[in-house]
Amino acid sequence: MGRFDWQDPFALDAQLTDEERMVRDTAHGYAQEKLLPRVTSAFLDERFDREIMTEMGALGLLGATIPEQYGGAGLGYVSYGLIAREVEAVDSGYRSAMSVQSSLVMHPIHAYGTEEQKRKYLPKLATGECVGCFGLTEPDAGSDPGSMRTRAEAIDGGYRLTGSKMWITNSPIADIFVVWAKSDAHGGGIKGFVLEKGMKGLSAPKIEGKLSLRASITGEIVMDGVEVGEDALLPEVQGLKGPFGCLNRARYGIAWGSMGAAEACMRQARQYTLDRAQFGKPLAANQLVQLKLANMETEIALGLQGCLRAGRMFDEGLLSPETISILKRNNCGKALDIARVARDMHGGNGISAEFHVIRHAINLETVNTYEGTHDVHGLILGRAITGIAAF
Ligand code: TGC
Ligand code: FAD
Repeated sequence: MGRFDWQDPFALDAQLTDEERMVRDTAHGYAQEKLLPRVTSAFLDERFDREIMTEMGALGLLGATIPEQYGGAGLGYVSYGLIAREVEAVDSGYRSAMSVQSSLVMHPIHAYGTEEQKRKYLPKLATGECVGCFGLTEPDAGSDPGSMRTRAEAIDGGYRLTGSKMWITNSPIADIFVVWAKSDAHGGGIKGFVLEKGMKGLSAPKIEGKLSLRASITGEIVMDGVEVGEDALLPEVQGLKGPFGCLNRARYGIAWGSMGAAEACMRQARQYTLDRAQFGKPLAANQLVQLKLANMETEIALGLQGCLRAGRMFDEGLLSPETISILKRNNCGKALDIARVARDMHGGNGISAEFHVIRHAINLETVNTYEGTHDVHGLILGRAITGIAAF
């Protein structure tokens, strides 16, 4: 029989390639040495440090799966997931910045863009010289993006975009905006457009007062008759499958990332309950406390092993959107539960920023909501199981 390692019960490490381990170690070192020391003040001050993008870019953490000819790292999806896990072990907001740039901005330009668009945008996004954002959600179209109101009207030589997007990660600091609109010239079908900061009629006001994901910057995108040329259109896709193709990748990454946050909470709760004594013995010597740790251990181990399997399927072209829904829904929901329980296990200290657990719990409220809410992924699965759409 093997020896049990509570930190790696399914020997996940042994299932990785040397390259994947190297990527994981690079991301781990960066996250612990550079991100962890500044996260508390960033969260308290509601501040995203822009230089994080260039730091991540320098290490090859942006656009990890994009081919090297466009500045990406040319890695597989397991490596991408391992990066998300390490970054989110520090803060879900930092993983958000990485996910949006990689899956929601670089991926659509790479998958749906022209050669000129790829050459123009991808290298600068890979280094973090440019920050990108992804505009799908609108004030009146969240879970149901098909009801979006943003319109692209055909004009001489291009398009005029009018509408607004809501809850957009990174929009106030973005240089490049991938936005989705219903296009008159395409029979009202949904098309993607690449807009650039400074275009007339384009603005991205910051959303103030978030109590979750405070180390990530979020805003609106307002398009007040933004006129663009034909070269702004992403020509290779039409319909909701365009944005959903991006979401498949980001949701998969979030499944890994949320487990990273859960692991961080569990490690913190384990150490805290070993160190703190009440009633003459460590908290960790109580059955109730051990049961909580055992539940966390079980969910994290199963969740990560599911992610690894999904990553291998992704690289083989076998991963379905519904399998991604299983993992996004399960792992975000479980991570949120774990963070809340870890917070409770810290007693009063659990509400202090110093112990990190409440910050993770508050962040995971967003993670459980964005990229398709917990219930919407349940409905996606319900439809796949029964053949009946119940949205
Ligand atoms: P439905 O009829 O299901 O599909 C319409 C078309 O899209 C295709 N499709 C997909 N293609 C690829 N991957 C997927 N996952 C796909 N899901 C659907 C589908 O085949 C169809 O294609 P076609 O060619 O037949 O037209 O569409 P519906 O309107 O009924 O959709 C319902 C539902 C609930 C599945 C969908 O709207 C949904 O997933 N809603 C959730 C919205 C969401 O996830 N928004 C995320 C916004 S971005 C974000 O949150 C970023 S946060 C990032 C960060 O900071 O980390
Ligand atoms: P709604 O769709 O109004 O849902 C409200 C509630 O109703 C939820 O509980 C939901 O599960 C439930 N519900 C909805 N429909 C049904 C149904 N048919 N049956 C049962 N229950 C239902 N979007 C982007 O495009 N780009 C981004 O970069 C981005 N970043 C974000 C960052 C943050 C911090 C946040 C909070 C959100 C971000 N989003 C982004 C938006 C996010 O994807 C949406 O908030 C999410 O999809 C939910 O949409 P909604 O907020 O409109 O909620």
